[in-house]
Amino acid sequence: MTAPAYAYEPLKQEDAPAQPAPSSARRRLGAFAALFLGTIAFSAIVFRPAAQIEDLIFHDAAAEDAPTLAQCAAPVVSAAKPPAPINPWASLTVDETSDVQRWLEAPERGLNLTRAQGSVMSDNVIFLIERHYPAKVDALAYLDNPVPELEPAKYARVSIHEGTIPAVKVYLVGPLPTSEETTMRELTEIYHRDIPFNARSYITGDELPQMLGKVIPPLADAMQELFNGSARGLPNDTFVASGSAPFSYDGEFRRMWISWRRNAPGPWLHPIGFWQYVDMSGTDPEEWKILKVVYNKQVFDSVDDFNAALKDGTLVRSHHDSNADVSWATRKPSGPVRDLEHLPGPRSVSFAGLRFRIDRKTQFVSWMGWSMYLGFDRDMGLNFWDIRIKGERIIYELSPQEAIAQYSGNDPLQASTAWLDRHFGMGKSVRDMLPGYDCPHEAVFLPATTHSGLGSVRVERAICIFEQDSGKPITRHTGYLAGEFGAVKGYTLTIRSISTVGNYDYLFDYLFHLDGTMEVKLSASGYLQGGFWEPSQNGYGGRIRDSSMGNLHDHIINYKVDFDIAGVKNTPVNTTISQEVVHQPWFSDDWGADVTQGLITKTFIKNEDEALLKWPANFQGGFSVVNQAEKNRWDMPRGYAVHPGMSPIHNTVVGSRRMLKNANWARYNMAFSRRKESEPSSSNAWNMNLPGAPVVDFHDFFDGESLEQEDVVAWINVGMHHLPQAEDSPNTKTNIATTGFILTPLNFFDSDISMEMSNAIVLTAPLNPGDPFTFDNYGVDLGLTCVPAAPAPFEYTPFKSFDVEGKQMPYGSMEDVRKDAEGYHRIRIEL
Ligand SMILES: [Cu+2]
Repeated sequence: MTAPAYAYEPLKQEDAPAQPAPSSARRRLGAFAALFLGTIAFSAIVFRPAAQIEDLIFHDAAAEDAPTLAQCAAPVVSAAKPPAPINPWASLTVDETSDVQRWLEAPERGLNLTRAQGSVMSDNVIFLIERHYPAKVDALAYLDNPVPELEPAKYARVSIHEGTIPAVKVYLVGPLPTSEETTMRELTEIYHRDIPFNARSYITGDELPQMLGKVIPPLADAMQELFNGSARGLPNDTFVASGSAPFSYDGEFRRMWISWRRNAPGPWLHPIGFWQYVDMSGTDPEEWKILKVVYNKQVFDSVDDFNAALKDGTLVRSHHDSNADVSWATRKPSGPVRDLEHLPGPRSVSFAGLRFRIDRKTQFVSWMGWSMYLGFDRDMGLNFWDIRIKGERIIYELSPQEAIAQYSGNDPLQASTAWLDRHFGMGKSVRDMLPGYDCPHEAVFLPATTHSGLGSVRVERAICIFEQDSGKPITRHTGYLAGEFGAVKGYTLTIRSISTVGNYDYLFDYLFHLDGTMEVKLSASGYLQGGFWEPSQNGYGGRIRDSSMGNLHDHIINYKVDFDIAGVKNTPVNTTISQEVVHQPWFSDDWGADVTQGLITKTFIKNEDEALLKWPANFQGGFSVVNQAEKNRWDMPRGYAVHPGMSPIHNTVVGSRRMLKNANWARYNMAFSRRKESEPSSSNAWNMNLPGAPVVDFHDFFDGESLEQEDVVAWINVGMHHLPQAEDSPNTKTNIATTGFILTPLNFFDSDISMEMSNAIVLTAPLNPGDPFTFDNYGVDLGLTCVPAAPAPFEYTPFKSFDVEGKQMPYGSMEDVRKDAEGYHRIRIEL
């Protein structure tokens, strides 16, 4: 037994149990703590500027006899030992993409490629060069026997906007690095139709500004008159536009609604109530035109009709205060400082050093029995591979698939918006995190590199990893017999990445717990896609300012969880809890012989026809995955259960033509399908623009195949019904706009493995009345203390860009960065 010297506030003497006399060091610490607390209390009464607070705490003369503490070891992360020296899912490096670019540009490929910068739509331009993940059978063979001969060959997936056809084509190129053995072929097996050119995403940010520059000038005078502002392609333009999606129903056309906003911080919250429907089909910008103009519920089939109505006085004008203050939409602190808020808040410190390990070369992480490889792609960002607990693989792949946001409103843009954010690139939208704000100051950051037709972008702080005290014991009990009284401390490891897609910020969190539980969380922040408020919008959202509102929308995010529970052959299980009345012989007449009670029913989900699932009412039951052939010590099939986290919803609006078949997964809470190399994902970058004829229709995965003892994939949804309110202004809050699911061992082990932890205490009651309780802390002194290094001064580093040849490019202007980052969520006219 050890008696650590804690610096907590001692109990009042009269209540305190008899304790061994504290060591002199402990007594001094107690005095120091009391002084510290007194100092804080004093500062509550007499406000002191922050600069003086440090003096009070650290240089007060009365504290001079405080113990001299050693400096803590620097929080350097220890090296991990990955099971294989190569991460088979690692992103391509900048050099590898340049190699593929050169190979594709060689005349003998016959692709007739043009570099993106300065290209026109009728050119053939590379949209994306990215890692193509190896076949599972090859990756598992390599992990089982990580010798160089079994290392899966490296392939790239290349998407090209072939304006000469026009169509989007996807090719498989490899093996890499390029050599005489390298070949290319069209990759058709994972996409279930041709990809129409009209469904393409953007390579440069030029297309929409130039489109506006072509079609908007005839409206510029009207905008000046009606809204007292300008959109003329000048540096001092007071309005910017944004576009809606989907662009197309089945690829036949490419059209979007344009909405105008004030060019001020948080433009998304300053709509002015003016819309155009624009046709951008095909490859010839000369053909692009405005199809409709909408203003104050009046619809015009041409710009000329609209301008004529304005001129002849028949246009019914709406109220618009173009001089209204817009400063409320910034993030600058406002309002009075709360009591003690001039002090920095608590900060967690690993006094004994970081307890997780990272192998930076392979982006492999291990912590407390968990281990995993990280991957990162343009479409959906951070993903996880070969997740193991205590050396046993439980998940082959865990990756976000798609994030939808489907809106409602009494205006053309909100009512037609159905984002599938994969189109924009969750990975492409990752920016450097803010140390100390986005992640605790001790977090270790990892970089990510994404590619596009313009080159590569490397973000140094793309991913953060940190361990935290969960603030509660994972188990505890107060008891009186030997061995039943104590607690195991709760700790979690979090791996986080944040994507800012135009106005919105998505926080992707993956939390690992000591008992083998894993939590997947998604939180949203950033700016609402604000609407123009007027009373007829009342059923579609909430007013947040004089003429601004937030519109009703659902966020649904889909994750792929490729379980491998004690092997690849698994079976999904549907568990229900029902009520029964049962007659029992042991009850007598006083209560009657019938008893009413609950009953568990477990049924295997035998095939894909039964595998599109919703949570049962009142959550009476749930879903899990087991291996029928592998039992724990108690003869129970080993498994993992899926538990709903906060806000376990599915999509509300079903059947809209704007999301008819391109996000069919969102109709359910989860689904199980047979894993196939030809069904790697529930979505892709083009589904957004093809609701009527998607490249991947999730329902096609479900064709009655057996799921019993097969390689099974769970597709799990999380989300939020977002009913915006005044408190979404200026930004949506991550505490409420949050959702997730939990994966937890289900008879996978023989008992709770967190009982292995040594960060635990067991108390023993005294034999003699009045004697103290004794305790064992298993050699882990939670009171270990030292002087931690001060956190590094705050810094923010912009990303690094490389051209397609792999040369680092000079930093562009913030306007260029912004154009690329905000895409068509904020479009400035360019003439
Ligand atoms: Cu929202």
